[in-house]
Amino acid sequence: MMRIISYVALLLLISLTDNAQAEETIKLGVVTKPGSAQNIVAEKFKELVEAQSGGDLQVKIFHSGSLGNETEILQQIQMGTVELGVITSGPFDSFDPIVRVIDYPFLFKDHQQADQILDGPLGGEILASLETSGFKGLCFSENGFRNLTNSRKAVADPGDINGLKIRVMASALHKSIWQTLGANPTPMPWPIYTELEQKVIDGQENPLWVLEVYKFYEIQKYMTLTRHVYSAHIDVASLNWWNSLDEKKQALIQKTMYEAARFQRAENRSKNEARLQMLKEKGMQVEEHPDIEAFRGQVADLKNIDLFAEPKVQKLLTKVIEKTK
Ligand code: EAX
Repeated sequence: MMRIISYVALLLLISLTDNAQAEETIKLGVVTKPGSAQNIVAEKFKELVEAQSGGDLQVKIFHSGSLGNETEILQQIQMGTVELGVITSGPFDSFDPIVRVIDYPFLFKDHQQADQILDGPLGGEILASLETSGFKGLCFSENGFRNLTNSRKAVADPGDINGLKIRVMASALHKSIWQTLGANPTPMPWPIYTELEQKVIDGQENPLWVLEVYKFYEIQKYMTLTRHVYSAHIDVASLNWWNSLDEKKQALIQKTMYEAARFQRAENRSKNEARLQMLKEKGMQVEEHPDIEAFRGQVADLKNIDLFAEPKVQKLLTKVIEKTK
């Protein structure tokens, strides 16, 4: 009898430890809804990592801000209650000032330049720096080039912006950019449809996909193709959790996240022309050739402000400006 009991106990123990090892469910947080840039990365990553781990790694995506806004998701990743996030670079601003380099205005001329820098050693410096604040930076996917929209008037040069109430992300740099351009910037977490609809704010700035997915064409009459900031997502893991994984799992997660990021960047870019067309058809009035040189001139001295004063940040910014000239 005793032998049978201990045999059963042993079997039970084996099956329990087996399960614990076989399946790990990873929580992945994004603030936006299905169909959004962040979700496309998240869903592709889930598909790839689940298939390539033979089911050992399971991913549960928490979308539409069900874990909170981007700052709150980052806090949960820092604490380790959430393992992964696909988060817009802007809100990293208050965690690590080095991230401001990505969002420096009029820095990247095109997608190719953004990829070259972010996938290369300089992007690597940004990812490595995040470890100081408890994140393992995996790679960059994209939100995209940001454009100004508003409900009040056509904007073609910086003079037109004067006094416009513009919603900005939780980012000291973004606030500075719009202050310098003469707007009245108001930091607000995502989502912002209601605030735009009720005219608490006149405008906002985001890549084209946002206007489509969140139907901003219903409530924003004017768009200006300012492309003032290339907005990346940083695909991050909780550093403590990351360090608890074996090397094989780390390598697989790193590889599949990068694959998902590249898939999403290509996908996003391939749709921009059709989106612009669609937004015009929906009745948006688009200024396609604003005076970019005037905008750029107005924010040219931002590199000298306090936000970039930390030597490590200043050094990286100088290098990236040099390489993107
Ligand atoms: O992707 O808050 C923002 O403006 C972000 O771009 C948002 O995540 C939408």
